[in-house]
Amino acid sequence: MPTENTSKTGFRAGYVALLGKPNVGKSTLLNQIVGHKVSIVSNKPQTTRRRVIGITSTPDHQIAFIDTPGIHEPHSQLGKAMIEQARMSLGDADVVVYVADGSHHPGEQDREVAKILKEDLRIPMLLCMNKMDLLKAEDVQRNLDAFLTLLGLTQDDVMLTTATRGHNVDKLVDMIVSKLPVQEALYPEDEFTDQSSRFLAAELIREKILIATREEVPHSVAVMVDEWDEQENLVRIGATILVEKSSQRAILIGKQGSFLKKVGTEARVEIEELVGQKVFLQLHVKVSQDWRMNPRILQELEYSD
Ligand SMILES: Nc1nc2c(ncn2[C@@H]2O[C@H](COP(=O)(O)OP(=O)(O)O)[C@@H](O)[C@H]2O)c(=O)[nH]1
Ligand SMILES: [Mg+2]
Repeated sequence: MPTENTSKTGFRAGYVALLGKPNVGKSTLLNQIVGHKVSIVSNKPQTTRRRVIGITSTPDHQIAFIDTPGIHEPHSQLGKAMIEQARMSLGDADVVVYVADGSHHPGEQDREVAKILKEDLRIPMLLCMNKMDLLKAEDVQRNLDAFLTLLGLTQDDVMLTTATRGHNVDKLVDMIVSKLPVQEALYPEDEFTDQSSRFLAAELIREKILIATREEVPHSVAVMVDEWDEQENLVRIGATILVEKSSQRAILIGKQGSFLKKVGTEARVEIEELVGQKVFLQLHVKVSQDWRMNPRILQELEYSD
């Protein structure tokens, strides 16, 4: 039952699942809306490896976004855990926002995701056509029509955005709010994520590695924070970077440790922002041949339950 206060003000709150192919800008959109980096971003597939909740609160609404790994064919134990999390987020959601790369026509992957979404039609769905900065004006309508048809939506259910510049993101939020149930807030108003500082720190380190590496390296990297010591005016953090081959270890360390030093500095700056304190960050690189297939390690990395 809504309290007297909520029914008077019409406060709306709920869970919103961000779904779509990898690399369309789901995490970028989430960070823009929440105003903090709660989900890391890179142009490498599988950047987001597990479900992340990002929360935005105003005097009249609260949205808890569920950012998911993109839905795609699983090739490993990690891939399977990722898809499972995307499917689960549908069960919790009050609204689904399907994020598409609006600069492309829908592809095979979009058709597959649409099929999964249509299994659960009880939830209101909106389409966010992102990356509009990459699209010529004359191609907008054609791509838009294709996505609307695929998802069974109308022109009233869509917003065109450029998440990297925050363009139209506020309008998308207004559309989402109008679909949320009138109810009290789900989280304290100053909370912006369900992730621990430890996990966010590990993710920020992984983001810097993803951005700086190529080919098979990004998929092979995992980061584990194994020391977190809050001292008077300093947080001492130790983290282990797992890779699958010794050649990858050599890449991550770099000439005289230069690569590791660069990644460490970039990550430290953002971790300091996150914890609001000076950080001493120590990184180690370790070869673990098959961590992606190892359920115990996946659990330790908090990628699976
Ligand atoms: N040009 C352009 N690039 C974008 C936009 N939104 C996100 N990106 C980029 O697309 C890549 C994937 O973004 P990310 O948020 O990690 O996608 P996700 O896999 O769907 O979460 C990153 O390099 C982003 O900087 C956009 O609106 N325009
Ligand atoms: Mg992502």
